[in-house]
Amino acid sequence: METDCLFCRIVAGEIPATIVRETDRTLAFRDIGPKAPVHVLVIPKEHYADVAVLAGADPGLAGEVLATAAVVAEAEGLGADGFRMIFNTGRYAGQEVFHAHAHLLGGAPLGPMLA
Ligand code: DGP
Repeated sequence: METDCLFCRIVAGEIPATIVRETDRTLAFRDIGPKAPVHVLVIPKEHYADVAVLAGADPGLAGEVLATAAVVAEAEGLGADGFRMIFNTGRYAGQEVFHAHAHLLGGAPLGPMLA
């Protein structure tokens, strides 16, 4: 755990979050500022700065993050109409929290990706 990492502190239970799914190695919780009717963040519990670092260090865990997101998408009723998964990575992508996370977005038409 990185003591100054917001998402590590959510994993540790030090900061409250609305958790929608938890596995041994992943956690899914609602984004504090939702950009769609469903906006869930899916993270590895272990700290990796971004998805590229995660995939390089533990590709199996990266897969578990994707699998958890897919299960949450189904549980949230997004399967029929679809959803978007985004990993902001680094400054140009606007990454604000440097603990790898997938944004799972859905529940309404999302428009063009770069709009
Ligand atoms: P990114 O820009 O990809 O690093 O996205 C970080 C997301 O984290 C952003 O959509 C807002 C969300 N977020 C920031 N602080 C908190 C928090 O304390 N709780 C929750 N649930 N989400 C947070």
